[in-house]
Amino acid sequence: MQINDYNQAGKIAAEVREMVRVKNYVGKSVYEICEEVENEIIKHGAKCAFPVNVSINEIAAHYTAEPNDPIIITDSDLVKIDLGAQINGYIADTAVTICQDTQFDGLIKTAEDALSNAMSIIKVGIKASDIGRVIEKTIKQSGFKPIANLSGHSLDQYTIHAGKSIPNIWSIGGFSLSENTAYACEPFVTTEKGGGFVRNGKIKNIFAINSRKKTKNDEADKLLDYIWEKFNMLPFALRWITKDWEEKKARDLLEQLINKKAVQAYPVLIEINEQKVAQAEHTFIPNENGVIVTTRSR
Ligand SMILES: [Co+2]
Repeated sequence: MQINDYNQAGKIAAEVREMVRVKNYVGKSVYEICEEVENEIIKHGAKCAFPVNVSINEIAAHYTAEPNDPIIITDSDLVKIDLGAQINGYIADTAVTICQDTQFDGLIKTAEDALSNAMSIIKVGIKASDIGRVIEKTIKQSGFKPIANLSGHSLDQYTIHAGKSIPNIWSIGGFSLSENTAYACEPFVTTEKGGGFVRNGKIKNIFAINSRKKTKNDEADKLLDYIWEKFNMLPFALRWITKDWEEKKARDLLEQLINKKAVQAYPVLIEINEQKVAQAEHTFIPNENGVIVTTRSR
């Protein structure tokens, strides 16, 4: 448990998130946004814990820009920006939803309220199901629906999903939160027309190493070594590889690594009724007195 590294990563992630919150990205491309936000994380002295996710409207999560991605933000787009900073592998994971159209303010505020209500009850020993209950209650009281099959997660060094889930709905049983463990809490909210679930989409543009077992293709193995050296087990995007590898070559080799199960590809997650989704997220560490929210605004 490196509390100082967690705190430093959290401070940087919070500063970048608050910078993003007040931006107007209308007319900008998803590629420009990803590169700009990632460069801010690096300028602040951290590394990216994963490619910045820019998930628009009914896409709840896991979209990042392709190399030179042409998608442009419009003034009615509900844009979730989920970003991660890491110091020595200790991760801060945080997200904000922005939209220039005020008709979605309620959806955005509800995600923020659900998150702050959840943070207000955290202490060592609290049950994950109680966090889910508070999130679900806050969202339903506002007339919206939580996304039941998305959840927060425990974190570990160089590990985004360390095995425990922080639910966004109440469910029976579950575990109690430990001292000196970092967790991310991330309520996702959709409208009453939403199904309250996400499904996998066809697009996959976030990847992570699954196994370092050799594929017996020299070039593919060379790419696998490159990925391990640069990103360890953390997620990466094709954009991050094409700085050093020719794009077509990188795509071919990455495909081979995925087929050999050396690399895993994560699909985008889409609301089942294609309704808009808002998200808010903090990283926190429970303690005896309550909680350290590493990604709080200072
Ligand atoms: Co996140």
